[in-house]
Amino acid sequence: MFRKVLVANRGEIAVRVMRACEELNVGTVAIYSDADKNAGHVRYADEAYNVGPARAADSYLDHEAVIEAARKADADAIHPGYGFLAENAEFASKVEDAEGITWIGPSAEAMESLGEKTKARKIMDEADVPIVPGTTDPVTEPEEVKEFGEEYGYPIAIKAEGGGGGRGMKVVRSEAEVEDQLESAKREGEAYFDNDSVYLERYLENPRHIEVQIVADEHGNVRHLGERDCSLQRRHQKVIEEGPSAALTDDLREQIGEAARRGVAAADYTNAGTVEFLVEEEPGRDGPLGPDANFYFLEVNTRIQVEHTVTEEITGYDIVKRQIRIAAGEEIDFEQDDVGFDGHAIEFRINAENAAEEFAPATGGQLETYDPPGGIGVRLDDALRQGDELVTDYDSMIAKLIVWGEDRDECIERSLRALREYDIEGIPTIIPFHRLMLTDEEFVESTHTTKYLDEEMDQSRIEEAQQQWGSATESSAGDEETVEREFTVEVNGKRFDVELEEHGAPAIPAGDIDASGGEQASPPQPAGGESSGDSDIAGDGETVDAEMQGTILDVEVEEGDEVAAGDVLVVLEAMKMENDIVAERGGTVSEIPVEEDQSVDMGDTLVVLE
Ligand code: MV4
Repeated sequence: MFRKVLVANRGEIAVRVMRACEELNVGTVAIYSDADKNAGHVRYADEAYNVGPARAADSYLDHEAVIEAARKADADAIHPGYGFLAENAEFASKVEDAEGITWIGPSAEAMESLGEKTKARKIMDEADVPIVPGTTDPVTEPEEVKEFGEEYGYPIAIKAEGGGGGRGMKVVRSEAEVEDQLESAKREGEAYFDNDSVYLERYLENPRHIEVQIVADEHGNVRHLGERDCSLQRRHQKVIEEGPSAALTDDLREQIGEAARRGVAAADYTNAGTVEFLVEEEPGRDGPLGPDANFYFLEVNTRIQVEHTVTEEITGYDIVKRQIRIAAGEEIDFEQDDVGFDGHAIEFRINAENAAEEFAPATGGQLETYDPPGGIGVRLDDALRQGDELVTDYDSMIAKLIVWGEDRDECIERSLRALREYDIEGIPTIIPFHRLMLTDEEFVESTHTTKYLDEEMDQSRIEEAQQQWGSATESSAGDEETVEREFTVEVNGKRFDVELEEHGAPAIPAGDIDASGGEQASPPQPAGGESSGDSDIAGDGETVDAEMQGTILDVEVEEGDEVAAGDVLVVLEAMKMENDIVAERGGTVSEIPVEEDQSVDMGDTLVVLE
């Protein structure tokens, strides 16, 4: 087993991989860009190395910088997570060639062959895996497309060889569109994938998107861990994933799982991967799709996926630990028949976006409140804590909520409970959208397809949900200063948490609030303990440090003052509230390195007490 793994990623997946390492007693190394210097994955790791500026191309995607960090850390393996370099065959090859460092993932060769879509189709076809009727060689001329249309009819999908995910597909609905769409597909292929090669498939109008989790070791063992239904997507971005699929009968499930195993074995694929399928819907079906339903290979994802958690919850296997153990040469220690599926799981991507504004990503903000749900059947994968600044240089997904229930109905009810508990203030999230989806008839009946969100759902319902369940800080405040405060008030013996917004009035110093039993919005902040980081304090007294970034509103003491525990030292404005910074213990004020109106960062020293 490895001694130390460098996780070449950030955010929730970096922490997720590090947790697997912790359980294997393997050391953890984080890499971070300048934008992520205070990030949760850096906090979590045993050690961390800066790999460059915020721009991903100059940091997380910089092959040499990442490998150099592994060298510095003396790491003996690299786990790429998902996104960034996870499916970059060139990088995988460089790691494979790097002396003493193991790549945790499929071989660069397998990644390469399955990344070329026509090659992947050939491999699957030869392994008796159903592929969408189409070509397994590129086409170049309009006549080829027209001949295909005469044989299979329209619509036709023209797909880029190098495409995948939500990219690189043109739909041709009639012969008249062939020339333009073929040219457009080739141009896009060249522009996006540096490959103008395209191929053809019959276009399926209303497919379900089913994917099968695979783990395969270096000893010829290939297992599938069941399927996930990812049919709720928006512009090719998955939003909610679940398993098992309510749309499949056990017989169809077995057929698809075994097809995935055959295809992966034929491709000499190892480690974790996901085989994607399109399953043709039967309009107006009453009940799950039967054994004769048509399913077709779509593509292989040669990485751990965001939604791997769904499979972990219903099978009990830790897929990331399996990845690490397989890369370390271990043999899979269970048979296919040992794989059981218990209950139902749903994953909700918690994106910092405003669903009512076309899912526009947040442009900044601070997690003024971050209070995630818990309790039975609730898993939260994140790298956040209250007070964190939102990093907007990368993906808008900030967390994943995964809920398990004995069956889909219980999972939905529990998900609603967990989403109601999930309290995030200070940035917009799509939690209101998720709460809406769990009451949407198509979703609850599991009759939605990949087009539902983009083409069928009434968008005004999303706006209503945002109004109803969005956090106060998402409403567009007027020009005037809005100061929010939370109070707990008691009326006839019953306590209520209320939020008050003060528009335009000057902020009331927190210490002056007499809310007749209400609690101050911002309880006094205790002293910050030992001086942190780069404070340039002369003496060796105890420092009182800023617990959050903010502005000094008032300095209540002078050097030489005697203070007692609980005395207010400084008033710090942060998160649109006034925070009394108090002495945790008595002492004499020896230094005050700050002054009124000064901005301070989390960890800056405000006062020194002897
Ligand atoms: C298709 C298809 C229908 N017929 N191929 C979308 C991106 C790329 N990975 C493949 N995709 C599709 N290929 C044929 N022959 C419908 C889609 C598709 C889709 C597939 C999976 C998940 C979401 C989707 C959303 C729109 C279209």
